Amino acid sequence: MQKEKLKELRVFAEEIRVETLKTIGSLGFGHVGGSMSIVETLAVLYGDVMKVDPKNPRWEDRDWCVMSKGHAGPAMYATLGLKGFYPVTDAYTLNQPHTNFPSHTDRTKTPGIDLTTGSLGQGMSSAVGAALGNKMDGRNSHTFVFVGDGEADEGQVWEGAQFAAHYKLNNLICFVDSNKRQLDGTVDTIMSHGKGLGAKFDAFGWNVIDVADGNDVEQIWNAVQQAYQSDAAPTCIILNTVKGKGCTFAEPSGAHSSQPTKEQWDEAIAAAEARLAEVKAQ
Ligand SMILES: Cc1ncc(C[n+]2csc(CCOP(=O)(O)OP(=O)(O)O)c2C)c(N)n1
Repeated sequence: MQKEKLKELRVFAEEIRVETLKTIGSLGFGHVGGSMSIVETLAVLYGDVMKVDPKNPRWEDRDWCVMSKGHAGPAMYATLGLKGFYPVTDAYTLNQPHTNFPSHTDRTKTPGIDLTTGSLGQGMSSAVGAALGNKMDGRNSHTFVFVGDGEADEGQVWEGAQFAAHYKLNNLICFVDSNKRQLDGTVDTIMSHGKGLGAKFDAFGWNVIDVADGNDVEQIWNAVQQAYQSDAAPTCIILNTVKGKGCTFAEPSGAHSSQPTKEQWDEAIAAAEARLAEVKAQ
């Protein structure tokens, strides 16, 4: 990747981080942890690899993105707002009455949200359906889906995985956000994954790519380019991420959801803005 592009994506990731914090901060509480861990991947997708048109969110030849771990909606809203689907500050109505920005993503409310999610596991099946439909229609498009490592406890994830491999959906790329934590503890203590999620997807017939640092835009971008080469299988990209990454109150605790004080919000947003300025100056 060119140096300029790399810097642009790093800046975009930090912008998404700041805006996600402001969005959740407008409500005062929410799913900071699982939103922070995926901002670099969203920056790679919407900052470079995905074909989308903010003026025409339902463009038929677009690439699709499904946030199966739907509680990370605020990170999607920040990304789509920064990309120009709507003014980014619109999302500061998060989860308020009559908002178009519910805490979990909803395709009927927010421009740019391709499928509705929130009940863990279901987004994977819906994404598989989108990929199959686009393939049957002969469209040159990819479907990206985000699955949490806790979400992968859901049997429905594996029904979708089996189906996608059987139908050779090489236009489907699943990011597993392996931040090692779920709602009330670590994945290993709550429900461990045996030989690992990569080994499971491999056993289901998927192409598997492990990204050592899932908060590094260059490694993520390289993994997507590699995934594009898969000629007959869907690809699973395991992102080794940090829950709460870059948020002063969420990263140290790895908390699933947070309700910090006003002072803690101010501190977190100021730190993220300082990091953004630092990356811009590099
Ligand atoms: C079917 C279903 N069961 C339970 C929940 C409640 N829930 C929301 S997030 C979550 C934990 C998910 O963990 P993980 O997928 O690891 O999310 P991340 O750490 O990436 O935020 C749970 C149990 C839900 N949304 N859907």
